[in-house]
Amino acid sequence: MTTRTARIDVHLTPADARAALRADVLLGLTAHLKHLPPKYFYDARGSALFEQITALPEYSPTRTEAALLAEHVDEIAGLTGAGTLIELGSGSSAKTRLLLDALGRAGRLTRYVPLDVSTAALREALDALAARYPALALHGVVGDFTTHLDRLPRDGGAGDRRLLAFLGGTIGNLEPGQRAAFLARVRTALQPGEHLLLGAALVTEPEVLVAAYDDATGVTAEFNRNVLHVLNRELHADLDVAAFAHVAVWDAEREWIEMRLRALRPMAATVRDLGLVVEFAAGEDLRTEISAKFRLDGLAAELTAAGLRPERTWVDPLHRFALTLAAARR
Ligand code: SAH
Ligand code: AVI
Repeated sequence: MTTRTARIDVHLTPADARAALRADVLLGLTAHLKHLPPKYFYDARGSALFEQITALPEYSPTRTEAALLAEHVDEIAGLTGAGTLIELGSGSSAKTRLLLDALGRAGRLTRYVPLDVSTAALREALDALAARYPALALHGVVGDFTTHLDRLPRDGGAGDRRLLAFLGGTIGNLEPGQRAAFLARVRTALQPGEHLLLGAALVTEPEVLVAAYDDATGVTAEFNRNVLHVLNRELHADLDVAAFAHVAVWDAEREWIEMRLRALRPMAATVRDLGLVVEFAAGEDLRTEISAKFRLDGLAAELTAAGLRPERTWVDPLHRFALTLAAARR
């Protein structure tokens, strides 16, 4: 048996990734309120921990979105007429199979283009897909969806239309200003009439949200602390991972969950590659992620402001997750 290897374009080289990490860590750990971008969770271990999170009883977005996809994929495929599926922050591409199958049934699918910052997750996903979809062109992209949308493959010609999927609620991990810039870039990357399929978690009861980010078995805590392991390995830092507590807080005003790492004692850590000493007071927080939750009217307004016309929205019965199909306007 021959094994097919998928094409992978690297737009984020290891050198670029390292330069970005250095700049973000310098900025974030010297700020008055310390913070790090969430993209650094996702080395091989972080990506595997995220997959464990998706199966936790407390964490419903993945299950709920999968159920919405299972119910509506054929309608989505019909509305988009897509021959190329591009996915941003594709991770394991597990739910994507529902979309690939429906686009295949609709008869136009020729190409799948997953883009992720995590080379490990991308490779693993592509290997699994190559075995399952022998006739599909697989074209992986190692990239950052906040900076590399201008590098996405153009249409494949002969009337090929692209569907851009951004699933899982990852849009909520962008800050509001970044989100508006991101959606505007999505619009620019699409041709008029091509579609964005966006998955977004909705505002729901605070206790449900906090439990989803502070699960009983501590998997999310490990995922959160993983960013410290990444800094220790990549930048030769000596952060004492066990000396940080995992904290998840619902910010009712901004309607987002904040994940933080709280220093359990005063400490000084050295980030050798940056020649930096970082001091933490006891109880000081390092913000590692926001996960915004949306309201349907706000989401539609943000899409419209970016030049994307919401065509259909599907919501689960508990009103916890929304899938929106939006078309690029002329
Ligand atoms: N879409 C999948 C995975 C969500 S986890 C799902 O719905 O289950 C978020 C994914 O986005 C991870 O695979 C992570 O590596 C990727 N990611 C996070 N920030 C990114 C960025 N700035 N650019 C590209 N990928 C990013
Ligand atoms: C990837 N992203 C949508 C997840 C979220 O829910 O914000 C990441 C995550 N963080 C903690 N648990 C899961």
